[in-house]
Amino acid sequence: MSAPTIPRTQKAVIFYENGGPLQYTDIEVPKPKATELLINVKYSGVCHTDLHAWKGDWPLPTKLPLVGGHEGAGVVVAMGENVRGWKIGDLAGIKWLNGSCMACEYCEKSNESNCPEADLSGYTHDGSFQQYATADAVQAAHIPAGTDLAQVAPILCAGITVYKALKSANLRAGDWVAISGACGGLGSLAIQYATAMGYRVLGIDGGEEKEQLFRQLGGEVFIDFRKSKDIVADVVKATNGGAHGVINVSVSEAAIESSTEYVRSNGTVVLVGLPGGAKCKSDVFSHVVKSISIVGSYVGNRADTREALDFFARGLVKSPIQVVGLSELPQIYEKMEKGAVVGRYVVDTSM
Ligand code: 8ID
Ligand code: ZN
Ligand code: ZN
Repeated sequence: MSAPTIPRTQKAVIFYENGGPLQYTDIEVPKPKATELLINVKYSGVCHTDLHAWKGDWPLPTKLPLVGGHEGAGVVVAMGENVRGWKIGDLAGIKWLNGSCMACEYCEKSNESNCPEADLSGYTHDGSFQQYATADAVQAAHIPAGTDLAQVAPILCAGITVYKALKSANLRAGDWVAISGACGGLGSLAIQYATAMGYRVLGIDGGEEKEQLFRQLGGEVFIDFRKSKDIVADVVKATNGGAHGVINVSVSEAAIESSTEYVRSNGTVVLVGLPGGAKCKSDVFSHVVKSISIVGSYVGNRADTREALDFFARGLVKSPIQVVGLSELPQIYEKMEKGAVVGRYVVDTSM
């Protein structure tokens, strides 16, 4: 393929201070380093993490000014001289983990997301809310030719994350998994990965629209946290003794705390959602007597990425998306803040 023409400037959403105006404007197209790809981003999913990054509510500072976004799907248009294994025209995905040192103990063991020097798309590295973005060639996701780029975008963070979280729950086919925050971006994919992996799915979220989506995606038992008088009792009853595993993808400290109570004896609570400043409280007596595990799960590595994309390619997982223009990002954040996003929003960078 002949080298595509790369413009000097492009459309992006950029902010100069956390919580400050989200400006849809023209900025310069970045230049890839020797080890990087330049990707023409066609679509990007909007993850709740992007909202945390804009607000600045985590203990880790973002770069400023910042272009957010870390579920970018697009086409390779240029690359640095040290890049191996890619060619112009390949489809590529921008993940949360943009790059890592590849030399530390964590990288050595393929836990690159735990690298102290991890470079994060849409956080410490300008991300996918722009038409052209750079990504480390080692970490960028290989997307098979012919893939629908809008559909695949949410797999690049939400899909990888929930797939890895489900693995971390150590479940067996037929076990109950409770997904707390079941019908947001991560949850709606978790329902499908869990089903494909052979688990029985109980979902907790709020509202009729969310319940409808839960049923469409093949979930078995839905509990509306806004209607339930006792979430713990309801989960224990529906699962005949408690969920074998819990995937916490809500942005609620209270929801996380109750998951430590409705998890079954010997079960695993997986922490994924990151409400700012939250603590996970677990009653020590029941923690010990029920012998439960509480583990954190943070995105996934390159193998998790390949495997999560493979479930998608085989049609076992579909992204329940709504596509809007990149310029509408502020309105998406408003809805997300209220917990009102059903499934995932994907932005089209051409509008
Ligand atoms: O690697 C990681 N650990 C990782 C990766 C990606 C995202 C962590 N995250 C984090 C995000 O930063 C965010 O904190 O996971 C969280 C969820 O991301 P998301 O799925 O992108 O958010 P969303 O689409 O807004 O969905 C959240 C859902 O939680 C529900 C909401 O109704 C919404 O559907 N929810 C809330 I808020 N409170 C609830 C409650 N008390 C609840 N559901 C049940 N009970
Ligand atoms: Zn994300
Ligand atoms: Zn490292």
